Amino acid sequence: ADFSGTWKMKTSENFEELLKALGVSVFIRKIAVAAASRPAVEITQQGESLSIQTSTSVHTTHVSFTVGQSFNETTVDGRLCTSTPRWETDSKISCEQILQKGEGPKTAWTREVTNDGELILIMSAGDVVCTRVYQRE
Ligand code: R12
Repeated sequence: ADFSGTWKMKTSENFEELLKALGVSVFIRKIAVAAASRPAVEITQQGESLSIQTSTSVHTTHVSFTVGQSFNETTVDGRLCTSTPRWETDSKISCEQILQKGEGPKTAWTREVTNDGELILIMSAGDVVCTRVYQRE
């Protein structure tokens, strides 16, 4: 599947609950939730290699990885982790995260491009699941 494009978020469920499960304070949570309601997501893909830049007014992340190879990234609350992305189907990448230091709920994400051309990001922390749906701009 082709994940490339500039994506605009359409819906988001449980983002604040996810941050709460990760132990993010209510003060930071409110700021993060407001900022994350209007992200700019830019993905470039060449074969198995993806580069994903997620920008908000308060926080921007940029990850580059090859599916099948572990890489360093940060959890959504900013903790350094080792991530292992793999193809779950030919249009869905599933990624487990292992914290490099300390303890916390188990985190993971999946990104899938659907038949109707939407991008679905699922992030989980313990048993809390956040679902965000994007459309190409
Ligand atoms: C914390 C500090 C900040 C944030 C948190 C903890 C904010 C994080 C934001 C994340 C946005 C994620 C998106 C994901 C996506 C937009 C705003 C949580 C700034 O300690 O859609 O892919 C300092």
